[in-house]
Amino acid sequence: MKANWDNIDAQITMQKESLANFFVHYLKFFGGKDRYSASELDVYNALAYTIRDHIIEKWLATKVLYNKSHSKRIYYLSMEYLLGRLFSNNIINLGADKEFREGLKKLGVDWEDYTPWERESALGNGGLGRLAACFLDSMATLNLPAIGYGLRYEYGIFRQDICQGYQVEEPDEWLKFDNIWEMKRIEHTVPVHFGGEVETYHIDGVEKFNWCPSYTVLGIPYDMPVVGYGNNIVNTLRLWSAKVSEEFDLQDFNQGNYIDAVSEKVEGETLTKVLYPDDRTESGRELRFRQQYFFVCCSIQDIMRKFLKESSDFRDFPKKAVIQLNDTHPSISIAELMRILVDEKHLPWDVAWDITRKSFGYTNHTILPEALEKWPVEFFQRHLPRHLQIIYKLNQHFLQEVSVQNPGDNDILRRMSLVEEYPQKKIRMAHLAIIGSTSVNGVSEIHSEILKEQVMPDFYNSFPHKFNNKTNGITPRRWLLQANPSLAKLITEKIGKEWITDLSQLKKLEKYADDKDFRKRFDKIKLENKKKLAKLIEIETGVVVEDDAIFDVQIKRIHEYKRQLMNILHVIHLYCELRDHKNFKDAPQRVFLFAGKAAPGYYMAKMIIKLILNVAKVINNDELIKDKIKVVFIPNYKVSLAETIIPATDISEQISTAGKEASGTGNMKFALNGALTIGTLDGANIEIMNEVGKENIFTFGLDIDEIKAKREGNYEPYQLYSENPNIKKVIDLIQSNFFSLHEPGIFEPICNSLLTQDQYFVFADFNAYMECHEKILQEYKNQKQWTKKAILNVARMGKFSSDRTINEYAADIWKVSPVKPKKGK
Ligand code: H53
Repeated sequence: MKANWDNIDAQITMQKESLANFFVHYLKFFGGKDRYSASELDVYNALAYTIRDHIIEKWLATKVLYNKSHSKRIYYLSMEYLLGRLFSNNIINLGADKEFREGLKKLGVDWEDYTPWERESALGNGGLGRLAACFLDSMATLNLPAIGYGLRYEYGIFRQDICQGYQVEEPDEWLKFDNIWEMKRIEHTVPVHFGGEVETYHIDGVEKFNWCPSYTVLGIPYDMPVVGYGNNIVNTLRLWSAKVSEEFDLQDFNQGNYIDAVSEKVEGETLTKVLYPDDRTESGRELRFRQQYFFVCCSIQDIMRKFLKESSDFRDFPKKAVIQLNDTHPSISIAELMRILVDEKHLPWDVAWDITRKSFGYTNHTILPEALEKWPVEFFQRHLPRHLQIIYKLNQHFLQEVSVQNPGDNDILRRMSLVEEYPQKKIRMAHLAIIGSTSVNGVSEIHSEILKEQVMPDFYNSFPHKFNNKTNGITPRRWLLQANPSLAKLITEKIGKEWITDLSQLKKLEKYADDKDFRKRFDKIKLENKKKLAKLIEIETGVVVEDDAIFDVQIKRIHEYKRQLMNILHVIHLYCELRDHKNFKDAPQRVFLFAGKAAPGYYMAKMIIKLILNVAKVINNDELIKDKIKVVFIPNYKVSLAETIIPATDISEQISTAGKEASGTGNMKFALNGALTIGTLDGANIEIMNEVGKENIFTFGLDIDEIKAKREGNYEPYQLYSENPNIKKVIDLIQSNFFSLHEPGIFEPICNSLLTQDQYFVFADFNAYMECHEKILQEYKNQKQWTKKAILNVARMGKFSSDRTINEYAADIWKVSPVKPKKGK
């Protein structure tokens, strides 16, 4: 019998009358539950399935739309996606919140009550992964035919517990229950080969290469829908999961190698077991290297399959596909595409190289030397022998060109080579990414400048046209509309809802900074958000804080360059002041809130958490200071926590050592929600300052040139310590074990490192930081002025929408236009 496709194509539409039926259907016939047996999780599941049906309709239609358009596709390759919860985000982006609420009213079900039942998707470490998630949202909202590729880690970023003041890592079992937002696409499974050796043969006198790998792993794709805001578009995030092929297993079983077969299987499947929880230090981890290739190999095969549906002439490839590399993590793609074009499709080397170079874009996210990936040549020899040959040949050709341009300059050859010779032979992945891409971009103006002038000057001189800047952004859908619904509502009431997809509209709010009634409502919303946060703090930490306290917040990964240490030293200073002067008549309570994870192997970062927690314990229980300061460390920082903290914040701490933070995106989220920034002249802080105006942000500290001069001069932190009584008092107090009575000496490594090296110039910036905080406190007393500044911050954040960033990528790098349905269809 033939299917009647006309009937199958008939779409369900979001009608509040039918939602209750869908919900009941899922609860009963999927969940097998009724009113007596349904748990809250069952209700959540039924709600999520109900909304998923509506997403799938639009997902299918989007695929048809894109296929018919024959447009060039954007392939965004990222090893990390920090998506957070999707349930509310999907409902809001579908524009279905009202229908959903009303449709389920008669059942007495309010969907918002069930959001905590969703397991958060946390397949990323921090900024880079969250940026990828914001980009997905923007690409879908802007009708761009984009696919995100990533890995489906069985365990995302670890759960952080605190035990006796120390961070303890627990596995994040996010897939323990069903993941309603993914669909397995077994039919698009691909093989990924590793190891073995390369054979040479000749055809018509031309040397050819045949890679004979030693083992194969399968990549199984799982698709997640990415719902655009209000435009009926649903894009795809395709995540790969590793599985060992059954036939392969059987062969070994039959030969009696049971143990070998099983251990190979375990080996293969560990590839996507866990996300590496350290995003910045490359320390020769072989599994990570194999993970990267697995990711790249699956994704490039999939991209090829899609391309071949459109054309069989590989010269068309760059017209049909653009592949954006999110950092160097997926940069082996360049060698992989070359391998496919040369070895499998038998294109001449130069033609293949031309195609490859035109197809890639590379985003650099850091200039920290320890984060620039270099993989030992021996890893390549063991796992990817053919790729190594390709990289060597690329290098040979490349260095020939360099030497023609720079005759006799051997030093430049050494500096630019893809291969680092000493102390260990390694492949410099950033160099590969640069020569293999049409575009190389940094993520804020200052970062892109540093990249050109200081990190990659030789490459910039050779290929100035490749280098460009794309300042990061954040999606206003999650970071204002969803996270701060009351403020979003107030804004919409005043200026209409266009801001949601055109954030520059917020400018229209400027005039309300002088409107008393508006300021009152703005303040009231902040207070309500603070109440929510105060509750959360009490639940999570047991610390009671006042609703109308000043919330001063630093939430981000714990890293020395981000200087949580300077923050807590300053808190200790304030505490000493309070104890000494006991002058706190009508000062408001100040809550210093921290959250963030430390890489499990990063000793100093873990000790900084311990210091914060120990200081918190002392200060929070000291009756002498009459609760004027509270210090809080909320464990297990994650996207959903940020969504509660940010809208309640007064002061946003963005205090990295100048030159170290490539951009930062937390800084944007806070300012968009009306927090005032205390920040160094680093990353996107500088651009935020330029937008909101110098008078509406608190900047302090050494700038990039001054830091550079200090680093090159002889910086003596010990001298600063002995000459500055504020610093001395704080360090002496820590060294006296005042905060570590029962574990004497535990903070010695921190003090020592500050006194002898102070790599991140905490002492050098301490006074400026202290003075800046004094100024802030004075200004906070004038509530009217403060609120005015907060409103102006919100009004002037238009630039930092990820829609703006993505529009720039699309126009300047990708050369892809939005795909819109023809009118009337
Ligand atoms: O990427 C963010 C930047 C931020 C930068 C961060 C980042 C990671 O999260 C991980 C690795 C890496 O090299 C860089 O530190 O400044 O805002 C997005 O661009």
